[in-house]
Amino acid sequence: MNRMISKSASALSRKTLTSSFAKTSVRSITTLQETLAAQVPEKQAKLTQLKKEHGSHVIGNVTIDQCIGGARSVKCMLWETSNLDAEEGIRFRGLTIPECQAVLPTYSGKTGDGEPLLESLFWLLLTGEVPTKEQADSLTAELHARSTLPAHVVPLLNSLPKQMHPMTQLSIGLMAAQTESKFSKAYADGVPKKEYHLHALEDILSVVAQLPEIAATIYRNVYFDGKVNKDLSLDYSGNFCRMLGYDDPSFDELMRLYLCIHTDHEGGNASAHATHLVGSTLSDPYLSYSGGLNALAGPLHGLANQEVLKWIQELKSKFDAEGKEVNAESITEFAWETLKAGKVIPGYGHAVLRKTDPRYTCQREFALKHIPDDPLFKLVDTIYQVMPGILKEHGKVANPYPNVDSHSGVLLWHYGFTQYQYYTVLFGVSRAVGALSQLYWDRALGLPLERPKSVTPEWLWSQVQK
Ligand code: CMX
Repeated sequence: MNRMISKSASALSRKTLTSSFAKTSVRSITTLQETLAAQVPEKQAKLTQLKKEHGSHVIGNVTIDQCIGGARSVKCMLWETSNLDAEEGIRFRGLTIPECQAVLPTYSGKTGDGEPLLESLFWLLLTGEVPTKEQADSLTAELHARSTLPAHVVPLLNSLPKQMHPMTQLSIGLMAAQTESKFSKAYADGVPKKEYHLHALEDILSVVAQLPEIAATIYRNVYFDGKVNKDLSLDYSGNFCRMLGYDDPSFDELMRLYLCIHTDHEGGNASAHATHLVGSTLSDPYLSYSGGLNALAGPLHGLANQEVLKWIQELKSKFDAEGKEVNAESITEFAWETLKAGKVIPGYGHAVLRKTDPRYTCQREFALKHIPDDPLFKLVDTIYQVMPGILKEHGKVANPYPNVDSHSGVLLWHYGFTQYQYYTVLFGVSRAVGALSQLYWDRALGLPLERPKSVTPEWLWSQVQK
């Protein structure tokens, strides 16, 4: 572990990096920092070539619909870490979720036996390479070593009102930890632009390392005794489960799956985009990801997972009170009541996807394997049978199929994690890994301030009246 930490510190200068390469032969693994250092010059050169030789090549047009309609499908953002296909769903560095499950190192060490380690997906997202188990373990050690929070953070969290939404608390907690930002200090010290990514990586690893304790402190404060117990002999997800107060290997596996599948969903989604946008001003990774968390806290985005559970609970209590069975027929009735009231069915629809979200499918498969007889799972499955038909008949929704948020709460609920107001915090811990992996490349590739052009309604009218 110590060797890993000293490697990370040495990543801060080119000179020491060169000397660290010289020592690689006497060590058994190539570190994350060394892997990235080897990739950066080639990626920079390729991007420079693309700009120089093809900078004026047209890749799309923008319609008035897109301009006033949330920029759907406008191609104007570079994203290294993942890509979302409307039909197929997400690929992390080219790998689908089942492919990740087949090749990424797991807790047991036997690939394909259990869910991937979050650390192995973090490595993949950052580097584009599948790590060995040793490399994933070295990242676990590095994250554990960076997990200590600045002394003022837990007292600050303890002082927050319990009724404050957990996502607000998460954002405050991360903002408070920003006092330790290496990136903002390096910038103030005047380091050259070509070294920004080295300092950004320091913060990125620390943010990912520190988020679980901030999140667990919030959970334990709001719902329990405020006590958080770490177990650093475990992986990132297992330790997070212990801090939350859960000690069940099956729940650890669920958390590994949960944290992996929520990491990244290409760049256009609100949390990833907000992180990228704030980071483009050279705000440090703590501040950038706080921006991402605030976007994730909206009900059309990450908050939908709590809304799904709320919707199901409302449905159940209504029909229990009326002495009616909860079945396909009563679900259909409740869905139409929701739609006729002008509300959305949470967990259904997507801005890009046009098929069932593979993140939904893999959670369904987890449920079929681990909790097939769970009554709430059966209910969600029945909703899945009827809802696409209802939404098609409703006629407005571009995608009548379930998204990731439709299933996650049900799995958590099974393990006694019933505090659904908190669910988006788990999403927030995970999304850091994707959004911040990209933020590393934003700085390594020297991407500029993001500043699209806005137009006035008068200008739009002038275009059509010409
Ligand atoms: N229930 C009812 N109406 C829906 C709907 C749903 N699940 N999904 C979309 N619609 C409506 C929209 O509100 C819109 O109505 P208006 O024309 O009156 O504004 C119309 O259908 C067309 O919308 P769309 O093109 O299908 O969807 P958008 O790209 O505009 O929005 C999303 C995408 C996810 C915000 C939307 O489907 C939605 O609100 N879903 C429910 C909330 C949800 O599950 N969010 C989580 C998404 C995943 C995530 O980010 O975590």
